[in-house]
Amino acid sequence: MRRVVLVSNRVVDLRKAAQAGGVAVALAGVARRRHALWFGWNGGIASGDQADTVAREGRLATVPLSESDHQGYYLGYANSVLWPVFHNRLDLAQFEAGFFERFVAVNRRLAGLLQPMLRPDDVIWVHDYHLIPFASELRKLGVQNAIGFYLHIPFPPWQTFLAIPEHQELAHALAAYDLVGLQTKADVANLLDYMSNGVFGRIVPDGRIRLFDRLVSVASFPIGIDVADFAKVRRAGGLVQGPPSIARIIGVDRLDYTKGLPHKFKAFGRFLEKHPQYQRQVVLTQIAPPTRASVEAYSDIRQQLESLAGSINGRFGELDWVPIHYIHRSTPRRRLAGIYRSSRIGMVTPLRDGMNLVAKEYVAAQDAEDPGVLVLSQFAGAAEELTEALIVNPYNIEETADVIRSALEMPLQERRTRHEALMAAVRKHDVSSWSQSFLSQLERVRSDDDPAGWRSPEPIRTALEKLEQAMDSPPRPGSRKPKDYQGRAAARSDIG
Ligand code: GDG
Repeated sequence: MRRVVLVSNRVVDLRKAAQAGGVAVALAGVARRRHALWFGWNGGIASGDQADTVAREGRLATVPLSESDHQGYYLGYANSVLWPVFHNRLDLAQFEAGFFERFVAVNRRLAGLLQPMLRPDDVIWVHDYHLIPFASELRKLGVQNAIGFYLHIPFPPWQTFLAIPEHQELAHALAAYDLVGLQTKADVANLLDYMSNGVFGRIVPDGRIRLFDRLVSVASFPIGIDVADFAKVRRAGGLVQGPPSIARIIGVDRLDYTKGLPHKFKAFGRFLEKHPQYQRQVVLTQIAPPTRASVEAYSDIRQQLESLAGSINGRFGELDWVPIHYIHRSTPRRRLAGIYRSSRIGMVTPLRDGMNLVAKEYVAAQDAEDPGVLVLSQFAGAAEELTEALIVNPYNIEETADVIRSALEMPLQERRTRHEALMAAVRKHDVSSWSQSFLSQLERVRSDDDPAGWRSPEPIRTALEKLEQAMDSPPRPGSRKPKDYQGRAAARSDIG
């Protein structure tokens, strides 16, 4: 088996990966199961020459960042430009001079440090928005290996992407990959739209996109979880305040403005107001560990949330009942599954999310005989697969408040039927099928400038029209909900 070289912004100790978030857990699983090398940032800050020292330990190769790299590349371009824009928050983007140059420089430096460790038959798999230019920097060093890219966050509508001053440079960087993987079909449609309208890409007869002077495949590979990890848990006892009859609604989200936490708190407050019979009967437990706290938008959301929790608890709370149980710390992963299982509702209501693994974890952790109900935002990538959840528009506070009531009152038989369908969807695209399908497609789609592939390119619109024709339901005006464009790579197997 060929070696797979994983490249991601953050590399974590394989023994401690279980304490980290979804991307780290997924990549640690690939690194453990395959012949692999995992390269990236070790999470530390170093000065001067030390920032260029690669530490090798087993399958891991890590480097620190310098303080200026951390500011300009990680906190700057990646998390103050790409993250907000890709989540449709142009209002929060900080297009500061120098960020993009630092972003490219860090990618160049990391590519230069990895290149001497590469072997000719390695397959290279680069992860997430921090590293979009990584392949083009490797190509400049003469690397000809198959290189794939996976975007864990959504791809925005093409006109939103155009607002990034360096969008053309980013498009050139994407063209250096052989395969670009996205979470959902809607993301594939957005990227194709951009390639077609923004940088005049064309589709060649084999389904690949001709972009500048390269051929690239684009397909969706919905990420999943290790289902067995969550399915084997027991109900966590002693976790709910007050008598056991109190129903818990659970939320687990990094404290990020994309996760819709203020909207969730407001909807819960409105639910208590509209349905007073549920006061003292229900609690909302929100686990919201801190993240990127030195970026201004993140301290703003924290203040907003704490003030909302305070006012709802002050308004409705009693001496023996606090309606919102808000925890601004990380909870050990081994406890999360038990908390999911003992909660009547899993409330996953981001304003925008690439996939959202918490939704899948909540489903996997339920007791099939007496399952809880998943309330899921229509703007989470997971909504494309988890159609039997109660799907809500998180901006609609009234509707979300009513859906909380419906979830609490849902009869057992309906809960079981919905859970069975949700569980089938979660099993279908678990974490190992995700990595296997991406890597096997990447090995197949090597774009080695086959001259036949360059003949008679067509506008990408043709592919998008085929997608629309294949839709289960007619498109809503002004929207596109693609069902089956997979590019050349994905046309051969069911990857979502
Ligand atoms: C990005 C994309 C995409 C959360 N709190 C704690 C904790 N977690 C774990 C959860 C889950 C993971 O972190 C979060 O994953 P999500 O998918 O929900 O969201 P992001 O962190 O934003 O991830 C997202 C994902 O990448 C994968 O491609 O789905 O759309 O934004 O696994 O359980 N884990 C522990 N304590 C916590 O307090 N141990």
